[in-house]
Amino acid sequence: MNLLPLTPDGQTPVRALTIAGTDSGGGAGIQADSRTMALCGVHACVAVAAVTVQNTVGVSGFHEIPPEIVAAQVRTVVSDIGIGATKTGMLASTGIIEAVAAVCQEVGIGQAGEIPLVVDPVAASMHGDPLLHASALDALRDTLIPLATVITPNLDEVRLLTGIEVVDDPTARKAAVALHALGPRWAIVKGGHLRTSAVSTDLLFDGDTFHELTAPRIATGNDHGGGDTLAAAMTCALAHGYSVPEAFAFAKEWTRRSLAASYDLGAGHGPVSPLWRLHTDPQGNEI
Ligand code: PXL
Repeated sequence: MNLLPLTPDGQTPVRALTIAGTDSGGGAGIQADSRTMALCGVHACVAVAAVTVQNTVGVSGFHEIPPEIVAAQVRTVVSDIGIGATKTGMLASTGIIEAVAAVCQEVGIGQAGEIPLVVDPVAASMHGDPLLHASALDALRDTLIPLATVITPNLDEVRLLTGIEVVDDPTARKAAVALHALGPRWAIVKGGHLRTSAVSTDLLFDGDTFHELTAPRIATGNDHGGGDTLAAAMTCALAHGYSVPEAFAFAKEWTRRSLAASYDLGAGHGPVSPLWRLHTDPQGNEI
């Protein structure tokens, strides 16, 4: 894999924005996004939507940032710093989702504007703890997903959004069509959580053609932040001008290597780690 080009020291790199929740345990959410963005050579701007109280065992609570403050973070960053691509993660509530959708339209983020938008429709932590009020699903479906350049749900989120239980290739295709009908430019059905398979197959659909990517599954319980890392790496590649299929291929390999570099932490699930990037040349070879 060729890694994204690094900007020489002292020059301004490409910028990306994540609108998401913080993870006090440092594994997922904004912490995972910023880490991957930094190691992709991209300057990470952050709009905090919620503060979670969590460690490796679970999420014991969260505090929501007022919707107008979330939107104001986005507006103030885009107007000054200039953003190549944006990602959303945990948005917690209907009010925050609606405010984010409105500000995205205002500042040109998403399909109607110039700035690609990756919507990772985060609903729950890997421990099963809720990160989105159940009543906010409609807002996600009706206001934010239609703006997305690409959506990246995991299989639980696919079920919540479409009612379809993905168990094999035909149901994955059916789900991709149903997700695409919600309005994103591209829908991705990630097969990573289909643990009955020895490989991890992901499906990309643009309303016309299916693209399938398959890679060997990496068996690890330390996969906290894996979905965030994938969506963040994709956001970086889109900020560099990659197409969605190219950005996804880059992000899948980035995430595979980050899963392979994951480590034990605390008593629960350790984080995926993009720190392998510190030991590689720009072609991704060990140095
Ligand atoms: O991995 C999804 C995710 C996103 N954002 C935050 C999280 C998690 C999972 O725990 O805590 C803040």
